[in-house]
Amino acid sequence: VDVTKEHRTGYHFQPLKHWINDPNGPMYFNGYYHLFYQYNPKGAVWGNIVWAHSVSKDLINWKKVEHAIYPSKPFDEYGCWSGSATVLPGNKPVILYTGIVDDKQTQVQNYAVPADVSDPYLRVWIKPDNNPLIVADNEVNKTAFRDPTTAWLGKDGEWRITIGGRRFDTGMSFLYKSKDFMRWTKVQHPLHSTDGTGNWECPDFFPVQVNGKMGLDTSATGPDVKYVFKVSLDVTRYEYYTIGTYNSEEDKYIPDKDMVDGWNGLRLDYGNFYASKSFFDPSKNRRILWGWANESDTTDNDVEKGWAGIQLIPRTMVLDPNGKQLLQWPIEELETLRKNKVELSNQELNKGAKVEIKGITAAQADVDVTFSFDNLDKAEPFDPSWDRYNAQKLCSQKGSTVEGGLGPFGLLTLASENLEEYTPVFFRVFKDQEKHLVLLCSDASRSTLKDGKSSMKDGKDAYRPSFAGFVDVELKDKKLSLRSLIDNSVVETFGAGGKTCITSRVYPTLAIYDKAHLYAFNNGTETVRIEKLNAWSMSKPVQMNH
Ligand code: DQQ
Repeated sequence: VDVTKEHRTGYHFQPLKHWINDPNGPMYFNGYYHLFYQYNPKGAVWGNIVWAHSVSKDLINWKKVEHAIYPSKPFDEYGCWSGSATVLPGNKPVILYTGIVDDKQTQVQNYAVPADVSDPYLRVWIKPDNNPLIVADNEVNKTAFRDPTTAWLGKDGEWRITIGGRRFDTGMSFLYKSKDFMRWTKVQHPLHSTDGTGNWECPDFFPVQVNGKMGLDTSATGPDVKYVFKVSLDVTRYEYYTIGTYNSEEDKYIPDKDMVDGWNGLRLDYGNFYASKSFFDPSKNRRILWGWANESDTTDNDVEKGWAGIQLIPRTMVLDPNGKQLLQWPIEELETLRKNKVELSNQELNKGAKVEIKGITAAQADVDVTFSFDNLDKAEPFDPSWDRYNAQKLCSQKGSTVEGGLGPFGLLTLASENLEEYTPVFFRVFKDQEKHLVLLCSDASRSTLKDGKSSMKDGKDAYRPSFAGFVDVELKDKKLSLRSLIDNSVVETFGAGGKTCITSRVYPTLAIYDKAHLYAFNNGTETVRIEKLNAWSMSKPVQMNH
């Protein structure tokens, strides 16, 4: 087996070799999607960061072009870190990014513009001499001052951006204003801040339609518009978001009252997902989210295979009609890679059932299933002493093999024939006083037989958590749906139409290529039914980045 290949993904975005992290400056411009990303041209660990650049007509097939932004000037000599693109009136794209100016990681904000806007790929980017545009003032910690957002235009005709950082332990997103995009002044107060959350990276701030399915331009306003504010938490390496209102007079974001604003907030993804960034796609009127998934194997393994990091499948995002959360769904273009459809319907799963989904390449597949059940009476009581914000702990105790009432039921992905290895994604329903609590798990703890210890002194060990999140869903129709994108070393799951999403990275040794299997299972005493299951093998895109 070729270690450089066996865990490579088939249809996820991934360069041929070396390290990648955050998606940067995604945009749609003159018929092409652009994706820039943090990249180390010299190895499979973080360092030497440049903006690598790929272009696509469909978000599936990608062509790699030359690096767009790389250290070359005093204002970015030590690194070109994350940032965003804004298409200015007159169809003029501009990138804002964080430059590292010294070996102490001092951060400034710079801009870059295309050398030739008539080049469809926008291959060459210029960093004009009036950079940096923004340097930290005395009130700002200059080593925690990064990742400028896409700009939005206020009613007063001035541009705004927000930049991640902190003041002591308070996570903070600074607000800057400009009339001409060149001279920026700091607004006295931040756009938003939250005590006790530590440093904020990669903030994202965007409007969403109330009761609508269309995405909105970042500058859109109106009566049926709410706002989403997302940050990446440097300390714990996960992201959370709130939904709220934007008071444009006072220039402040205010999360809705019932939103949890902090560690226990809603997450875009409860698994391996970080530094995400969204953009508005005017060609299809949608808002698209890109997220990065790091490897979760040992550093030795990353170095041995010569690559690390993937970008997840882009997702559309809309506000749930209940207004309480976002709904995410893989972009429709992904469906062009589907082939060999297999279907199941009305199949009962009694306690202990395990049904194989045959006829697809289970290591590289898309599966969409709706389970139904006749009643909720057998749901296990939710012990009030359990921490309802720690779904992951609950999932690690109540795994897929621990018998329950209603659930666990779901899929066993990337499974070896005799289940020495498998990554289960499954539901378990609890009863909590009058309400039901639905837990969704994606459990990597039995995903591989490999030993997870790094042999390198400063290397990281393998990370195989029982990722989980609760699903805020009405169970009136007694149905729960699950879609999983399985791709060799990644499983991306969308629960209940995208209310709760979980990504796991896993490295099976037996369940690889045509030795991987996919099963549906039930280990609860209540019988559940596969009402409908569609599964497809997934092809490789014709062109992927080389
Ligand atoms: N990655 C970039 C930073 C950002 C972090 C550096 C988040 O700009 O804060 O590679 O993963």
